[in-house]
Amino acid sequence: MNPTNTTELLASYERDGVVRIRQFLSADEIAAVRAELDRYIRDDLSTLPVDARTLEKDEKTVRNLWRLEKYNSFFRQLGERADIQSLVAPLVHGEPLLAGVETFNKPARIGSGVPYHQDNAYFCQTPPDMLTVWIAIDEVTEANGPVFFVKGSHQDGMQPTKPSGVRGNSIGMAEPSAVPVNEQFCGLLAPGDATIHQCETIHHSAPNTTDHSRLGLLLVYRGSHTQTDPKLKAAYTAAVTATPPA
Ligand SMILES: O=C(O)CCC(=O)C(=O)O
Repeated sequence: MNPTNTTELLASYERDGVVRIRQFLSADEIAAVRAELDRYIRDDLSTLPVDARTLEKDEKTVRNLWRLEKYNSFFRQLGERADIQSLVAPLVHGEPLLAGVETFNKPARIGSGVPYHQDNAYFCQTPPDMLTVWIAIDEVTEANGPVFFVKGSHQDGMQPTKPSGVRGNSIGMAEPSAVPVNEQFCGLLAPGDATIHQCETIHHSAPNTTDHSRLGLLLVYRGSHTQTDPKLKAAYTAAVTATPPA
């Protein structure tokens, strides 16, 4: 991993709720991730439970892979890498536990959008010491559906939610952020770059109408001290029951 100034990283993360790290994974590591994802989708996915994925509207193309830490040892080992866990430990204010490995594939032309949300509506953890490392496998451009983050929004805590009816993103915010998109942090990334966002940072992304795929691999961590908040969990359970599996 590219060496990082931990003090600066932590200060930006605490202030903004989102940070960008260039060359988080090397070109060789990205090639290995891509090869394993291709193999997994081709050889394994059809044999696994339906909670392993969400498909796009064409009912064929993968929108998301879920629970890769459970179903695939390559991705579990990546998520458990000591150098990555040491980097995120101060950000989760404790001992990091790998909570999930997943993808947002945003395939060319049909990749669907992601409504405004806060991840803690899904994770339901208190205190909100949980985060996502979003690693670009493809280049992320302004045109192919980058993730936009509302800087500092994590500091205002959880906002009212509503079921979204979107498969793969079942719970969204009752109202979108009032911050105009052109004032939000746009996660433009080269392959191997990453963003890290706190679980209460408001974010969203547009559909991909270009001819270029925008594949992201997500590593999700929480501090070992966090606990499930029953009120958040009840709202999530209602939304995900309406639109499974996530
Ligand atoms: O990749 C995207 O478009 C959305 C990602 C997202 O919602 C997340 O990282 O929580």
